[in-house]
Amino acid sequence: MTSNLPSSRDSLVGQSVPRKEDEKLLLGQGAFVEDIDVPGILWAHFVRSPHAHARILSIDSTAALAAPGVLAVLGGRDVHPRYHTYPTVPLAKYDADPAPYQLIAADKARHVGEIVAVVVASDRHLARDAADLVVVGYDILPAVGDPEEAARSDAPRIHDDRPNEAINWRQTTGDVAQAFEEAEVIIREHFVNQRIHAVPMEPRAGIAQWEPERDMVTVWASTQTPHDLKEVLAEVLELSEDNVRVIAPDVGGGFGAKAHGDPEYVLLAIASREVGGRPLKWVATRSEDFLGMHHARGKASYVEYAATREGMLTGVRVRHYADLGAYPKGPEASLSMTSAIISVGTYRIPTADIEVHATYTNRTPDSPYRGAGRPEGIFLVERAVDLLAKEIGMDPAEVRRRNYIPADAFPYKTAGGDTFDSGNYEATLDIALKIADYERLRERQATMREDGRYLGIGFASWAKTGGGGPSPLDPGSNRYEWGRVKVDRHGDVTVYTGSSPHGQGGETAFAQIVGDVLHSPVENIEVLHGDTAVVEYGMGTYASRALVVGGTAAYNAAQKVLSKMKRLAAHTMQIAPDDVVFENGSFNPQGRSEPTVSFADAAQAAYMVLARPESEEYGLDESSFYQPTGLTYNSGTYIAVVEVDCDTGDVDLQTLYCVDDQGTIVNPMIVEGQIHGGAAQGIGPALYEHVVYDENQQLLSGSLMDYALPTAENMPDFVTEQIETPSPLNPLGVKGMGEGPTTGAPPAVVNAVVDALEPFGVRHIEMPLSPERVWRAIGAAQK
Ligand code: SMO
Repeated sequence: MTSNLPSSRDSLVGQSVPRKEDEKLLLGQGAFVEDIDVPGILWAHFVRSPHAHARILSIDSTAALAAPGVLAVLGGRDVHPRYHTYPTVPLAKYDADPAPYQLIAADKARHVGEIVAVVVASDRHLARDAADLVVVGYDILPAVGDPEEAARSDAPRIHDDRPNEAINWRQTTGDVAQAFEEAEVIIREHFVNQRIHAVPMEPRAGIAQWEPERDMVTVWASTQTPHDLKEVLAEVLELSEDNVRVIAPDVGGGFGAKAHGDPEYVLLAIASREVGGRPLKWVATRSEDFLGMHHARGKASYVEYAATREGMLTGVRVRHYADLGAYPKGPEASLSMTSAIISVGTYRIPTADIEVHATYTNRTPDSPYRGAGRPEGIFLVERAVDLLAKEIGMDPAEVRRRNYIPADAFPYKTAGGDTFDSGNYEATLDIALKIADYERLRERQATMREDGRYLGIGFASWAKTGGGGPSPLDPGSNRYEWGRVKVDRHGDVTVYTGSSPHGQGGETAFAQIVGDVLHSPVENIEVLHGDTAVVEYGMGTYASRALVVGGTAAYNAAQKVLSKMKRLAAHTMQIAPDDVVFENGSFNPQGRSEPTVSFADAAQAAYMVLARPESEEYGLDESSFYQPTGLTYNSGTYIAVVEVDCDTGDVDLQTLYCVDDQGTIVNPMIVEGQIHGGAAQGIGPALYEHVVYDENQQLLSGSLMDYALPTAENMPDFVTEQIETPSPLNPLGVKGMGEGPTTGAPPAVVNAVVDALEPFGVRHIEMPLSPERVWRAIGAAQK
């Protein structure tokens, strides 16, 4: 399975090793930002705009400053002239000039929840109370929220010096016009991937402590990307990067929503400096995160798929309207493109015309969430394939089978521009049909319909980028990861990784990989991450990249350590390094069993003058940067089974059959958990979740009382199977997999509901498929 890993002992890779990180967390001994106490700590509270679009005329902080315990109130005009601007996302390759991201609103607030002032007080409640005493004078402006409306020339202008349309990008492949001219069937539809919110269990939280005497700042943050935040802080505060330390302690989930250096953390650092270096803390409330933590998806798309009556797809036209929110945050602007280009799915569609309009709106910035653009694109093609199947009277599984990129065609460059590294889509379909007992399901469906009960069966085949490295649209991007492996005098191993796991089980998976190289038990391997003073370099954990990019860097560093140990053992045995074999944790001369050097003796030799050849440096400590050459693509086929209550519109999602291909599986138990969690976060938007704004762009779904986050009782039975088609792009063969299930679940579930309602003639229902929407769709179709 993993031919690159030593096989002379039982491999740790492939085993469900219990998670090293769990004991502490289960015993309540984890330390999240809120648990961390620093002597003399103050609290910050952010005053946020109640208006979606308003000029800020004045800020009067007199009353707030006179309130008990208050030390400072900072507004945009206190911050902006004195600090460097917040870094903007590079979009030049799309001919776009992104609007500057505001750290804190200065002249204008552009969405409800935008920060307009920071209050610092001696405790959190006094800070909260004083925030109500900050008097902000607003001149309210008309607001716009729909991306298509925002693109019109008469829409309110969100950034005074530029049009609302941030990106207008088009890419064509092949003769699309001819494909559509010759098409026997054209599927046309308008699909919405509604705005949703990640809702990690732990809201955002931070502590900043400025040390004036050293001109140094330490920030604890609930983040996926401590090194990225360090760079942002260094840039805005105009400090050398070595004068900034960021610590991501235990982090309670991120899902993309904690993948960026949010302005709150920078403002905490600035406020700590303003109060003379006293530490201060902020912990977001859930509602504050609904307003201030970025949302996701937010795309509406016009699609046309050209096909033959035999079900062969020949062309795609996609016109994508992406809602960026008020500012281009993180990579979302480029996700508008990556989501559109993957709308060819897992199929050999030869031609594509892809057009992207990404616009600013008066809403919270929209940025990645688990799946990062690909769920939107896959949703388009997987819904269209089902509409095609219906149109030509062919089984939806058969239409997919006819169009798949064949297993022997990889690497395969799609008409969208992705280069899929490896896969076997037909194999995932075959297994899914088998485990779902597809023929019997169809029989059950027919029998139940006779009794007036509506069972639905929905497919989705998907591919999802993993291993966040240089993307097809951005081949030169710098997306490395760094790893370091140190073996001490006693043979104990420490791994340092720039990946920053926050729930994924990375400490365990990385220990398995390094343990296989060094034949060390996972108990002897410590995995350190998340503190920029401990781990020198890193990019962080997002884009299903930790195992692929970080795991490979750690693997390469471990290989360097192993070769040095071989050289040291060779010196001890007085033989050539090439004649040393590493077996069962000790170094042996090739072809003989004696003499041998134990792992601990080889480790010790690295730290002793006389045991080392002169050419070797002291110590056993190697590091490695790994820059991937391309993206890996995990894939799969899912089948959802639902029963719809046509009187109430209620959808009972009974079973989700998940057949995944994530390349080499390191820890099957963790993979199973990722499939359940990932699919749950795809089922949520399919059936329940929706960020809703009113016509004034006031957020209506700003708490868990209003935002329908599913719970365990809404989950189906998950039946999972995996195939392993290793990625040829890295020595481990891994592909990353945390986001694939989130990509596969929504179209499978929606296809199942529409399939259930076939007797009524329902063609499509927009997500989320709430009982009201389903009930109305049945009524409308019957008319
Ligand atoms: S949505 Mo992710 O953390 O790339």
